[in-house]
Amino acid sequence: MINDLFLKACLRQPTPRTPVWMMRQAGRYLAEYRAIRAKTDFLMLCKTPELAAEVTIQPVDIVAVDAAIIFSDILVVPEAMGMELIVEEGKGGPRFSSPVRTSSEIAKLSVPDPNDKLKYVMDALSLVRKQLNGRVPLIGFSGSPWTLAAYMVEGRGSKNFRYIKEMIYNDSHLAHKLLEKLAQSVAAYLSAQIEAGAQAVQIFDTWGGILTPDAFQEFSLQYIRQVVSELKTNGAPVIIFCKDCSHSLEKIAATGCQVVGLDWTVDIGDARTLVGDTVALQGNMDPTILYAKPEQIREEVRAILSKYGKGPGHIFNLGHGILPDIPVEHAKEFVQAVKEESVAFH
Ligand code: 1CP
Repeated sequence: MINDLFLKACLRQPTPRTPVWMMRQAGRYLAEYRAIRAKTDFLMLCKTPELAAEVTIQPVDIVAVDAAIIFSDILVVPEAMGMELIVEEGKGGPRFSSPVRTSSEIAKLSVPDPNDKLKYVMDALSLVRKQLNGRVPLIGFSGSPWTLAAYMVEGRGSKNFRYIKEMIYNDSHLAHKLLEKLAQSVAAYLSAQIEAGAQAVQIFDTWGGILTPDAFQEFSLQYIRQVVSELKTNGAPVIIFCKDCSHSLEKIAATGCQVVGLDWTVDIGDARTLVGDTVALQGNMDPTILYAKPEQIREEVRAILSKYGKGPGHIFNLGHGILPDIPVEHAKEFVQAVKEESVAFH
């Protein structure tokens, strides 16, 4: 491995500088990604290992991040469980043709064999590992059971999450049935990703923050904990990113993961005081700061580095995914600024 800073930082081992990558780093802000997408629809891109590998490596070549994350989407898991996933150009994001809301609809969902139904992800992972040839580590990922359930019950992204909320409050037993199936599916999926070559895995709980702290425990964190405990990690670090959940940082850190991802609504210094002895921290610059001019981006990077303070255990990232209209030069400046400014903190 030529650059293993990311893996070392996940394990809170000393590094000469802070490693950096960006959530959603393969995507529309890159002209090279848009060029491939102009010729290939989104799901075809996810399901063609050669193309998925190419866009996975683009940000490593272009923006010089310290880790690659496999190009795929969280919604391929519900598809593998038996739902029809539709991604139409310019029509407001991916959706499922028939949301699952009843006991019989949920009973019909399968716990898929990832090496069968999601083999294209495993093939892409092995291919990326081969093509990266040790340049940077490769991250696999999945949605959390809760976040996947939210999309499956709503049918698509939502503002109020009316249907999944109704389900947890009216028929929590049914919600738990769905979440249990999802926890088994996600654990098997991430274990297979590690076997196929992922050197770390991240669980995205994008919608954990729509729950009250109590409901977050019951419907999200409980199942994330189950996934972590069932995972066959083979030593690969596990990163948990629950957006808008800083009310539960200590509980997230106690799931057995190695890294907690932070959104930008929490001070990373405070988070380190709370949980930094037990886990590494990943984050947490507001992604919209990348709209600002390069000097300002560097200033914000320095501020976060100094809030974290000296020593290992920090992986620099944005507090959520990079936005599609960010100038690529600003993304490059962000990565370069972390690399240069962080040396003083190690
Ligand atoms: O080309 C395009 O226009 C499609 C846009 C796109 C991309 C680039 C989607 C549709 N998914 C992706 C890739 C993707 N999705 C990655 C790639 C790896 C990377 O470079 O990081 C990852 C990690 C995801 C994960 C994902 N998909 C999440 C969790 C992370 C997050 O951003 O919160 C979620 C919530 C999704 C669902 C999804 N997929 C795509 C969209 C537009 C959405 C959001 C749907 C909605 O909420 O309405």
